[in-house]
Amino acid sequence: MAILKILQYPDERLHIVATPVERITDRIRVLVENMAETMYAAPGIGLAATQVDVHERIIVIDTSETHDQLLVLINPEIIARSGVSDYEEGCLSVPGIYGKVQRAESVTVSALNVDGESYTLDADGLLAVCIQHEMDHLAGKVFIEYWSKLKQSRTLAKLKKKQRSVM
Ligand code: QAP
Ligand code: CO
Repeated sequence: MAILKILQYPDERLHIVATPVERITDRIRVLVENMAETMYAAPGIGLAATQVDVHERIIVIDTSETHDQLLVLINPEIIARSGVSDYEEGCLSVPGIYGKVQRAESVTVSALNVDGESYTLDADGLLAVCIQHEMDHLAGKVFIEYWSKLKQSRTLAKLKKKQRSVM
């Protein structure tokens, strides 16, 4: 297994739109393992393949308190959504930055697991928010891009300052 490098905002590769996985091969299985290891090591609760510079529709999530409930979503699609929530979000590609985004409160998502079996999942609360956040990554969208231009430019300035100080 391996820890993968996570792209840092404003890396333009975070805007690449991911394509569906056509066949679950050993390459995909190894990628999923490495994405999970990278997420747990960070530590984080969700990671999209886009964030590790692989532009295919793959997400790993674990919002459990025990960090032992790995969820793998390959080719995820939201088939129903309801309600409104505004959770405080963060992102491994935008470290140290947190803020609210308005999203659906509950979603039903269909996806393939790592064995290629299709399943559907009803999610609400943090899990529902996390699924939507990670699916945005696959569409090339980062959570801060929901914010006003003013708030985005302040965030960018803060990130640039921080990135300078660690170099
Ligand atoms: C997405 O984010 C998410 O800034 C997953 O310094 C987060 O795992 C969806 C992290 C919250 C919904 C709610 C962020 C770790 C982890 C940081 C993460 C940091 C260290 C973020
Ligand atoms: Co993120």
